[in-house]
Formats: sequence, C-alpha cells, structure tokens
Amino acid sequence: MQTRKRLLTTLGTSLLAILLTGGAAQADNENDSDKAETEGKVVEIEMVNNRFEPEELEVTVGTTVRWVNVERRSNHDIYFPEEEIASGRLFPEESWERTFEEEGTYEYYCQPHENRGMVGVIRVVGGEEDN
Ligand SMILES: [Cu+2]
Repeated sequence: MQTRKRLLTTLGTSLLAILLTGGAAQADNENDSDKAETEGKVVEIEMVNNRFEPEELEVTVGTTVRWVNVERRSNHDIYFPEEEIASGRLFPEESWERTFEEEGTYEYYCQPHENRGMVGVIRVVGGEEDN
C-alpha cells in the first residue's frame, strides 16, 4: 500500500510536468504559424473496393495519415510488417491514424486481403530542410 501511494504521487507529479511542458509547446507553435501548419497536417487514405486509395503517398515528417474505411460491407486493417504495427479490424465508416515522425519508406498491407493486392506505401520525407 505504501509503495502504491508513492507511485501515485510520482505519477501525479509527472502528469503535472507533462501538462506544463505541453502548455509551453503550444505557446511556441502559436509564434511560429508555418511550423504549426506542417506539423498538424492530416492526409486521408480511403479503403475502397479492396484497395488503398491512393496506394502510394508521400508526406512530410510530422504528418498524420488517416485511413478511412468507406466500403459498404468489407472490413480491413492496416499492418506494417517491419514494425509489427497493426490497426486492428476497421469496419465501414471506421478510421485509424498514424503520425509519421521519421523519414523513411513504410510499406503496409491489409492482412485479410494482402493476397488480393491490398497493399500500400507511405514515403515520409523531411520538410523543414526544404524551406
Ligand atoms: Cu482488406
């Protein structure tokens, strides 16, 4: 019990620190509107007719990709084999997001439909150096 109480106190302090840091970061972004724009970007990929649309997508670092299942019946998932990151099953009208913080090529597929060619790739490129 003693240990648990101490843990909770530590957790509370950490949370407070995170909140304070988060508040400071938000203020920074407001001063730099260009940066806030690129970092908060969301790009959508539709899952339709057992395909990802678009199949290939290039985004800048910090972009969030949102996969949306727009099928009438079929459910799909998103699976990145190299990192073993999986969305779990997405039913029609459901969506899943992933934010890409590092440059690279991210290949993924839908596990139930990989053999039918339901595959995609996200290329994440640096954004800040280009400006
Ligand atoms: Cu699928």
